[in-house]
Amino acid sequence: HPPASQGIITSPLQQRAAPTAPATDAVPAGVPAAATPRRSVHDAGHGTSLPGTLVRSEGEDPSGDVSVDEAYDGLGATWQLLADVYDRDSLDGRGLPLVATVHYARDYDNAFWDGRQMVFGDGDGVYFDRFTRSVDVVAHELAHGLTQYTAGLTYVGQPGALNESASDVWGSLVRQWVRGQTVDEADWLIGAELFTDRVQGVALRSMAAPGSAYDDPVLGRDPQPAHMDDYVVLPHDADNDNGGVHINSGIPNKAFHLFATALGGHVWERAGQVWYDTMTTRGLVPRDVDFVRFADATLAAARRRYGGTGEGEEVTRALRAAWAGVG
Ligand code: ASN
Ligand code: ZN
Repeated sequence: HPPASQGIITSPLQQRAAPTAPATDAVPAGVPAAATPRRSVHDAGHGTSLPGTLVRSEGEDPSGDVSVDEAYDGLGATWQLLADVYDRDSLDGRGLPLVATVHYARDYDNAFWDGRQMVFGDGDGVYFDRFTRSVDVVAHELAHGLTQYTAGLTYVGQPGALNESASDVWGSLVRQWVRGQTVDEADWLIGAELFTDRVQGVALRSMAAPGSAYDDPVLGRDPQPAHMDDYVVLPHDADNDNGGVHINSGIPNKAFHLFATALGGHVWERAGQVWYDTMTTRGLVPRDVDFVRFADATLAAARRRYGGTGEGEEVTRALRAAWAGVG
C-alpha cells in the first residue's frame, strides 16, 4: 500500500492532469521594454470544463473574488520575477499568455498545470482552504510550464522528482521575493496557507526540513526524504505518484536549501540563477536526467556563470557540499 499521506497529493483527477506535455522549443529573447504579463483568470463555477468563464483580464481592476484576485496576483509575481531577475518574458521567453482557472470542481484539494494552463481547487473547507492562498503554490504550478518549455523533464522517477523540485524551488523563490526575505528569514514552506486549523501540520512540504511538514491522524505523515539513504522506491505508475515524484523531490529540495543558505543573502540572486541556468541552458540537462547528472549540470552551470576562481569557487564549493549533504 502507498503511504496514506499520498491521498492529499494524488487524486484520480490529478493523475489525469499530470504535467506531461512535451517540451517546446523556445529561444528566450529577453524582455522588451514596457512588456507586461498577459494574464487571464477564469471561473470554472465548480465544474471541470476548462478554461471556464473569463472573469479578469490583464490590466482590469480586482474582481472582488478572492480566488480570482490571488491567482491574478500570483501569476503577476511569477512573471515579474522571471522578467526582473532573469530577463525572461514569460514561461516560453516569448510572452506566453498566463491562463488560470479557479473554483475548479467541488471540494477539490489540489492545483495543477495541465500542459497549457493552471487550475486551482477551492479545497474541501475541512482540511484544505483554497489553493490560491499560497503564492508559492501558484508559482509552483506556473513553474511546471517553465519546465515544460525548457528542460522538459520527464514526469516520472528521478527526472519527475527533479521536475517537482524545480516547481518548489520557483515557488519558494517567488514567496521569498514578494516578501523581500533573505534565505535566513524565509520559512522555505510550500503551501503554508492551505491547511485549516484542524490539521496537525504547517504546510504541504518543507524545503528546509523535508518529512516534517505535517503529521496528522487523517492526512498521515509528510513522506518526504531529505537524503538518498531514504529515497522511496515506488513503481513508476500514476497510482504511485509516478514513482514518488512528490516524495523524492524532498532530496533536491533539501540540496537547493543547503546551497542557498550556504551562500546567504537573497535566494533569487546566486542560488536561483544557478538553478535557472541549469534548467534553461539548452542541452545542459537531458529530459530523463537523474539526480547525479542534474547535480553535475548545476556545477557546470555555476562554473559557466561565475568562473572557476574567486566567486565561482565559493559557489561551486557550496554546491558540492549541498549535493554531498543529501547523499
Ligand atoms: N499539485 C500537483 C503538482 O503540481 C498536481 C499534480 O501532481 N499534477 O504537482
Ligand atoms: Zn507539481
